Amino acid sequence: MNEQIVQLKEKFEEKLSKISIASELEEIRVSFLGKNGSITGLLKQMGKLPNEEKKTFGQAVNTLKSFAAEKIADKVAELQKLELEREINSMPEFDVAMPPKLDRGSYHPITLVQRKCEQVFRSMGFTVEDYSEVVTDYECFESLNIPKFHPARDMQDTYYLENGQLLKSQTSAAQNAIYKKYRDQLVNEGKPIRAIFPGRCFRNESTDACHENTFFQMEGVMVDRNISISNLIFFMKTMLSEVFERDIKVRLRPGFFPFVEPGFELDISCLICGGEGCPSCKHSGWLELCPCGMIHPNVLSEGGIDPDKYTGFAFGLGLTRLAMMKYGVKDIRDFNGANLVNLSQFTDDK
Ligand code: FA5
Repeated sequence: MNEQIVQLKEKFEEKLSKISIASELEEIRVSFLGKNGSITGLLKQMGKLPNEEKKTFGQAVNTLKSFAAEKIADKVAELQKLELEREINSMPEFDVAMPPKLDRGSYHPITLVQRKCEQVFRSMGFTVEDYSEVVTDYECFESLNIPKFHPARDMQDTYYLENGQLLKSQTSAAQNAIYKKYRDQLVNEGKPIRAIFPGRCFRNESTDACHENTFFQMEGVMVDRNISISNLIFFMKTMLSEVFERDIKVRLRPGFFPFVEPGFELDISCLICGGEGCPSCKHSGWLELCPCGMIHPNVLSEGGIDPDKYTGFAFGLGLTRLAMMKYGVKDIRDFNGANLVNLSQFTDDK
């Protein structure tokens, strides 16, 4: 009888070793362990055995039964693993860490021009400051030598919140905070204040080809001992030649801003019409781009800086208009439009 068990075990092992797909395993399980399977059949023969052999035979058959069940379970796991490996190997190779190939959009032309200006001024030792879009009357006007009811306020009507704060009409609104932030370094360590602060401005404005109600400016200030108008002109010229990568015709004329004395308007020859006159430059051939001047002593004092010891210049570059000139955009309103075909064409210029 034991001989029969040994042979059945060998037959089972031989059949199992030939199996290469999981579906054939069920056949083997049924043919050996099923109700009419060969191992189950051995148990049925027990009744014919003499009593003294029954126990040993029964134990041997049960051992074979457990052995076969265990081997089948192992084989299932082995085949499942092989099938998974086959599936993985048949897949095209790919890098799971690679970002998906999406249409990634593009930088807005104003962002491109802003970054270029930041790069130019950083290279000349200026820090780039961020500032709030919602400011107080003090920040936007009073600290800048524009007291309540001063007529200069008429030029910059803006949007007011119920709590008296306002959407800043000019990046100059950050000047006072910048002076206070850096005055100790200036006075105690002799480090000049050199900062630019780009930002979005808002004005209650009738829009046309060169005026928007929401536009960008980039303010810049430099304060130290003996700063003069020639320093101002040098920085303006350097910035323009770097941004446009060619010589640009500029003119400087007197301009009034209560926070500078003397004050200037820096205009550039309109690059849309070549100076002939067009809607983009209000038919004058010139575009007001960057008012500037020497910081008024009252403004320095308000920022905690002694105007008898220190002088400085400030400028308020019209970033949106700079982007118009740089990219030949004829109508400023196109920048706030949602025409992606228009806006995405400058992407490569980073
Ligand atoms: C000012 O806003 C002053 N804060 C600039 C300044 C700073 C002067 C420091 C002196 C010293 P103005 O209102 O002219 O000035 O605006 C500055 C520039 O912002 C303009 O030359 C123009 O390029 C741009 N700008 C002004 N209003 C608009 C508008 N509605 N749409 C688009 N750009 C504008």
